Amino acid sequence: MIEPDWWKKSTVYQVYPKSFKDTNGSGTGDIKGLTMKLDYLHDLGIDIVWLQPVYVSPQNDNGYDVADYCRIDPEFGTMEDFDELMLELHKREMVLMLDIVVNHSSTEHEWFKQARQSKDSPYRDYYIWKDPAPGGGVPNNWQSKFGGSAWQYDEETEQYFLTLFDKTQADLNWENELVRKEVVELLKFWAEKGVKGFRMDVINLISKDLSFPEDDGSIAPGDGRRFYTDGPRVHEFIREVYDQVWGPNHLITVGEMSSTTLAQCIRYSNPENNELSMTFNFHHLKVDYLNGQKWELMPYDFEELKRLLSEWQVGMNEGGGWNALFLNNHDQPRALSRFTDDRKYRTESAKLLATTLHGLQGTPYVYQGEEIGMPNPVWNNIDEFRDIESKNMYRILQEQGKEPDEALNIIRERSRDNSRTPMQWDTTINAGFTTGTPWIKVDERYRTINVHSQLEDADSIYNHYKKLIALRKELVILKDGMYVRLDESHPQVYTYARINEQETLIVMSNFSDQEVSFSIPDEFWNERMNEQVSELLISNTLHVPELAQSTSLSPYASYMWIIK
Ligand code: TEU
Repeated sequence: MIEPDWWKKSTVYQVYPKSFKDTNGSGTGDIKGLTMKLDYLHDLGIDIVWLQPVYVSPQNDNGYDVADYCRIDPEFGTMEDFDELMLELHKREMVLMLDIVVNHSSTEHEWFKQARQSKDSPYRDYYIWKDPAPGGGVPNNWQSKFGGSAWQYDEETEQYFLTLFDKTQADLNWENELVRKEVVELLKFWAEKGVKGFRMDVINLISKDLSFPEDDGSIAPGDGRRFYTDGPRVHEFIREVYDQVWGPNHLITVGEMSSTTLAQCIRYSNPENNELSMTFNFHHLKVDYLNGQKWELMPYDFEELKRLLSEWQVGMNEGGGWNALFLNNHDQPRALSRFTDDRKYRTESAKLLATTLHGLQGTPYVYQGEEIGMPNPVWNNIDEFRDIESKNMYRILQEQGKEPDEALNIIRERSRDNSRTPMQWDTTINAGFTTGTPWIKVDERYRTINVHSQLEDADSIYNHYKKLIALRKELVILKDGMYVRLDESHPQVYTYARINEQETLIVMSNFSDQEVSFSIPDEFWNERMNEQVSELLISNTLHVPELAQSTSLSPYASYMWIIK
């Protein structure tokens, strides 16, 4: 970590603490559980651990509804537990990236409790309040991302307050410099405790169009998002925080960018702008949204997936931005089930997705369970779900006319709970996650899909990730190589190259259960590869074909070669 951009050769491991490891039998994970598992993460080759919210919270949105930004929720442990975690990370030369949720706070936060007491409260303008529309009712037609109106009525002061997410998540008013000062102070609090990185939750939503116009849907879906996404002062606000906290302390940051653009993410993450180190965007994880709608199913569009990954690789490189690379997180179904075969070809598929992602330019993120090939769980009924978004949508889908079973099938495919079931450590009860009653079901396949069964297996998915993480530290071409897509809309194969003056790296993957062949375009083959010697870096099949201009690929085969 001595190079200024050391994190460009690192891999981040995302920990959803509620489901990672429980050490006190409460049924939910805790900070001590993460500390207990640091050797596991260190052995995997992880440098940076992203810890999702463990602050005081009513848990309506599993901690993304923060009621005190500087106190640990007893459900997850104590500040002493946190300090012990920091010490143990330091011993292993690992760093902590903390999740910060400051587009909104919980309505249980003291700021909001004060604000709602009176229009004259000094905290009133910490939030966004509007009078009812002239004819009564909500101020405009903006919709919550969890369904329903984005406005909640407060009887006490006869005004509405804005909630872009759950009705108990009140949007903070970043136009108020006192709010911006509060954010700077809470970031400094954690930085002084040794935190070296921050993941900024929906940070591109913090600047709203202050006219709060009705959305007529003429340009984009009529839910208002264009009036608060990448808003008028967002870069100014982020830069202000950089100048006061992240820059002076040389901290790494990743911005979660909801519904953003490539141009914006270049601007957010180009180091010349002193804003963020890197950005998450979600366009590649909407290729199975029919008409762009999350709750309308369709088979995923493979060509669109490849096109988007390529567009962002080339665009961010040309613009000097930096991608946070991911296919999984706590808000998404498991990619293994979504894009490949999580049954007959589960192991090949998990390794294929890993090789495809980790060969790209950017900083890869591994979401807990991804490294052992955890698929979407088997859901039996709606009562097994916990996510507020899923529960709301199960009701809304039926209000829209879907039969219960049809609505349940849609929830099964799209629910964020698909990635929130407990980490599967071993074959003991509850997969070794808890000795208590787990807060959410453990997937029944934990007896065959678990950490313990893979650690010593050289051919396991876990050890495939371990190799990829090591390669990123070793090969400069994985950090700096220019991306070139080599398959022109091949129906099953995704092939790309990373090139620099000295070397060529090839990643070739068959995203199908068919035996296929792939030919590297003549001009590329002749210019860069003909008569060169290739070295296999990693594969997911026992038999590995020689790299030739035309290569035969077995079902879900995936290879990475280097040509020097
Ligand atoms: O996610 C924001 C976000 O864009 C997704 O939640 C998405 O909008 C949602 O899944 C609807 O499709 C961040 C956190 O990652 C998420 O867990 C929180 O629920 C949300 O913000 C509110 O803090």
